[in-house]
Amino acid sequence: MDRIGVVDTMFACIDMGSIAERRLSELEGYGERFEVVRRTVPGFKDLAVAARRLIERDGCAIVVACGMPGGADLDEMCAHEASQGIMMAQVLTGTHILEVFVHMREESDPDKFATLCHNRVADHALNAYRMLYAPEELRKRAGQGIRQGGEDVGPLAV
Ligand code: RDL
Ligand code: RDL
Ligand code: RDL
Repeated sequence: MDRIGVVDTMFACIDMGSIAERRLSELEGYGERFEVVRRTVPGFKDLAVAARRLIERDGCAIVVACGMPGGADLDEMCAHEASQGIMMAQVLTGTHILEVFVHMREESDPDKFATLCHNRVADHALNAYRMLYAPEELRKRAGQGIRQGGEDVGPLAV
């Protein structure tokens, strides 16, 4: 059976990994064609190695890496570093690791933040699935200004 990896953090204030797991469990082939392997690490700087291990040791074909940068400038700087680590892990393994970061700065209202987080994680979980099993679904959306979590920007009228 194929494996899709999900890794999230204790630092996040929302259980992002469970949102990803739930979304994946709704998709065709769950439990038959693919299963989900879940890990949790302390914070987003620990995601890159966890994702690499999910790929190299646990045989995951793609990984969804969920993190929540805190609201301070320091956290935003750390987010950039964590992101570079995740990119390095993608290049080293030659395998996609979808980075799902939801920055605490993006939305100050707690309810709206929770909705944004839920939607971004679910959207990237679906993206991971489509990258493996339905790449034509991505192709259909090329150049369409697609976003995860918020409103799509849409294509530029030319
Ligand atoms: O390796 C142990 C920690 O350094 C690591 O878990 C960090 O990712 C923790 N962390 C910070 O140290 C920090 O300054 C996190 C954040 N900010 C953050 O904004 N979000 C995190 N972790 O997930
Ligand atoms: O791995 C999943 C996503 O993290 C990845 O697709 C990012 O490239 C998506 N993305 C951002 O997260 C972002 O903050 C993009 C932009 N900004 C951007 O400006 N342009 C993009 N992607 O193509
Ligand atoms: O224009 C508002 C947002 O789209 C913009 O700020 C994005 O950069 C927000 N964003 C992130 O900050 C991020 O870390 C997005 C992603 N990741 C992402 O994966 N997908 C998005 N936005 O659509």
